[in-house]
Amino acid sequence: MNQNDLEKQMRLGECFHSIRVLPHAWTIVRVDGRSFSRFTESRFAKPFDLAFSELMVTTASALMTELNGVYGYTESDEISILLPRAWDLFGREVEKTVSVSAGIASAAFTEAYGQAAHFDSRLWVGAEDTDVVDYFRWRQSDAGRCCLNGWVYWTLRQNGMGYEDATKASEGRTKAWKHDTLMAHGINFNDLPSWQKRGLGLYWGEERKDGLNPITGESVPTVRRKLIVDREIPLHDRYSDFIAELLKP
Ligand SMILES: Nc1nc2c(ncn2[C@@H]2O[C@H](COP(=O)(O)OP(=O)(O)OP(=O)(O)O)[C@@H](O)[C@H]2O)c(=O)[nH]1
Ligand SMILES: [Mg+2]
Repeated sequence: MNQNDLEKQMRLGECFHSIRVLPHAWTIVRVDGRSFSRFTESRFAKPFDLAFSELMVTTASALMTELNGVYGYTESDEISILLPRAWDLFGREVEKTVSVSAGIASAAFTEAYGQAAHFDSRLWVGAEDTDVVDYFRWRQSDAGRCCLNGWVYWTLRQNGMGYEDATKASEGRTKAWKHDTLMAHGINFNDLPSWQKRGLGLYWGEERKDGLNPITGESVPTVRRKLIVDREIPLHDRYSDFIAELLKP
């Protein structure tokens, strides 16, 4: 087989590489820590550790910068990055976007923490602005559910229950039962930090600074893009309104 034929033949084996996200579709990259239940077990406080959350923010910041994200959202061990509607990174290739984003997240977390950690990655695609609003409402509601379940589980464990009993104890229980159980142990769910219950957001704002004109030596006001980390994101319909506002052209 000559070199050209071999090249053509071998490229056929890379068939997944040509799959692209449809033009104009909204795209969200979601990375998730691999086996983080085990990874976090002996390294971070349960159910929530601010130091872990800060590592996730560092990782989300790297993704926002490298992928030119519009909005970032993180809860637990996952990060969602909304790309601009017209993104053209890597020609919108799925394989490349998924693999590079997992690489960025793994490298940023590992560099910040000093021990190797891995992330997987997937793409979510939506046609309408309302789909994007629904997506973030979905992740936010997941954060709320996991936060309540996590606090109940670890409160029972820290009060002497074993793994199986603590898991069974809250199976099929109502939200009210879970709130009451926490209250009985002196924890008012409503008073827990917002970032634990709702997750947190990252978006671009502006920062005004005085720069120096290198020719005249004069001070000139400059405006720079700055990543804002919001640990007190709005809830329910106010969150929908916030996301909808971000999507406006
Ligand atoms: N200790 C501690 N654990 C956390 C914190 N935030 C998230 N986690 C853990 O991260 C894990 C995330 O769960 P999953 O992503 O479903 O599970 P996983 O083990 O990462 O499995 P895969 O994602 O399928 O690889 C949960 O077990 C959480 O308890 C934290 O602040 N402290
Ligand atoms: Mg995970």
